[in-house]
Amino acid sequence: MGSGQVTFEGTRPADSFAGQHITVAGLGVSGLSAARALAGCGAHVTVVDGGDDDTRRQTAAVLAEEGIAVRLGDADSLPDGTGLVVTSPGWKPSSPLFAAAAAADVDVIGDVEVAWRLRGPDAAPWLAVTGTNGKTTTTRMLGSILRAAGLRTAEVGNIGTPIVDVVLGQERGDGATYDVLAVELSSYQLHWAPSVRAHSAAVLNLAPDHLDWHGSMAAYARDKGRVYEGNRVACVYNTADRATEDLVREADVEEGCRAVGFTLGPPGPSQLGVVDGILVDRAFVADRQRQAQELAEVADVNPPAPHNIANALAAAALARAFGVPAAAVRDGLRAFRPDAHRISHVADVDSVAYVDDSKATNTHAAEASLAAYAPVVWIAGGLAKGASFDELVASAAERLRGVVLLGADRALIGQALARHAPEVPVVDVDRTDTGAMSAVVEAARGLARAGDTVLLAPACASMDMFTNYNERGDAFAAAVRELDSDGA
Ligand code: UMA
Repeated sequence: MGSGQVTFEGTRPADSFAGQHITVAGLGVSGLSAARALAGCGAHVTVVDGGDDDTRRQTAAVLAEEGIAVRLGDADSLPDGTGLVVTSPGWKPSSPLFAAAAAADVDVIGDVEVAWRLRGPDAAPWLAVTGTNGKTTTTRMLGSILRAAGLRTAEVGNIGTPIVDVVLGQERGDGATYDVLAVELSSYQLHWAPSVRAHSAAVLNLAPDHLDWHGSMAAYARDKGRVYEGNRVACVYNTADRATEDLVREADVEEGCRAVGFTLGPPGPSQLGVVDGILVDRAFVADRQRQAQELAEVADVNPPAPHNIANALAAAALARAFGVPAAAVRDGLRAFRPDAHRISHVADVDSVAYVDDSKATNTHAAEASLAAYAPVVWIAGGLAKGASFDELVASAAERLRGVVLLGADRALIGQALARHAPEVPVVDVDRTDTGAMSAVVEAARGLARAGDTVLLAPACASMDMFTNYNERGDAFAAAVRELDSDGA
């Protein structure tokens, strides 16, 4: 596989895909974008997807008109003549398609790797963000800070905008031109992107997640750590999470690249941190032994919760590594508006607060969320992704007024509750129809007392019942509003 950026030697990077027979795995957001980009580069593209429904058939018909073949309902065998597989991030490395590719000696790369290989010599550098929790918020904060500095930028990657679209648009000249990209990378994307080399990167934290996909915590950490490979200016780590610092130590970086920590306490040299309610930079200053640069006030961070101040410090560190002035960090943080489904207060009904943290798709995020409320009626469940719930339930047991469980893997949480919180009432909602969330919210109302909080913090992914966590959060908010209007 290539070891770095494709160079221009009379040919354009896009030419390296021309004429190749490429199989794209997945007809989702990234597969669609990769298939069109590769076909646009002159490749012969076949998309394969295990699903076969009306929506996919309609998409397949549109692609057929664009000269892209689609095979639905068979994700296991490799189309004849395939010379390269480009996979969507969600496909597990153990998928039979990749075993077939390995047997045929065919490389497998991801859409992020394709984007990297499509970059020309004037391409915008990448500031990369990964971690178990806070990636999207940090990437959006980073984008806001870069814009406040007057830079042309876009937030791309796992955040939802396929990076191939943005990179190719700039290379072809029919898209916007960027000075720098704020790139959110998931562990899946990093796994399939061996030659990506960011200008600077941050790993925000590391807690068990997606273990069913990676196979082990060590494999998950290894894939996250890839984000630091070949960094040129700064590897940003969390001083409160030793594992992130270990990943920096293990990374092979460019000469002169620095390890920069962030901390919620006063920063040491080469760190960003907090002193008397002020975010300060003791890394990107002329004399870091004696100097610190004020960046913003804690009150400029929206919301100023501890985990979010950590996100802001990481975003600030990446922006400062790119040379952004202190005032732009402050202005960018002030302009930032948080995600609708991240600890967002939906309504008070009968003196009970209803809070949407649909974004809490793993136990680590749900634990942080549950710690903020007591007594709390907890709504949990969905796809567990190989997680164990014992630690989470044990840590939250004393705060729980009751629990409402939904989704495919709810029994796993139910079993942990039986072990660690046997006296807490649990309502099991065995429904997956469109009215299921209303039943969940009704059940939560039945458990709550005045002054309590009902918290949707599922600790699980949403895809068993919803398209994504946004749709799950929207369903929750709509069900809460129904309660509100019933009572009015
Ligand atoms: N499919 C198969 N076989 C498989 C797996 C999937 O046929 O074994 C098919 C599905 O039927 C579907 C398609 O592949 O049609 C879906 O591919 P995908 O799961 O990779 O999803 P995309 O729609 O391409 O979206 C992906 C990211 N999804 C995942 O990583 C699961 C999106 O991140 C990302 O925004 C998008 O690319 C653009 O880059 C979402 C996510 O949940 C937000 N990410 C995880 C997270 O943040 O925890 C990692």
